[in-house]
Amino acid sequence: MGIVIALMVVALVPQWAQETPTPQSSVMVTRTFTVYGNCNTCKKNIERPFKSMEGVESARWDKKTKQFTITFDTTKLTERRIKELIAEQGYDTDDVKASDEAYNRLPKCCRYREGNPHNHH
Ligand SMILES: [Cu+2]
Repeated sequence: MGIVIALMVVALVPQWAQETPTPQSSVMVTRTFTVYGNCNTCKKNIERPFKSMEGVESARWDKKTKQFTITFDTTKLTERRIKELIAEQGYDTDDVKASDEAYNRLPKCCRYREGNPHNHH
């Protein structure tokens, strides 16, 4: 009888643990860095990967200042990973550059690199 009760307790513990969330484990931080771009299409492209992404509270790129500000959970995402996701959209940061392939997918108005006649800022 004693052993049956012991087995029941062991079987119940993992179920109970799964049902208990651990919100105290998330660590939210806000980071701001430069993302190179031109226009409102750039803004949409830069912000797109972070729309309704788990662990991201807010993400915003400013067309005038080129500053990207993101509030995210450091247990789910890193600043490096964020910059890689932006580079996959075709946009450079100071640390992570977009591949030529990703850059060349951008519409003409978004070609922010040197030699772009549209890039007058
Ligand atoms: Cu653009």
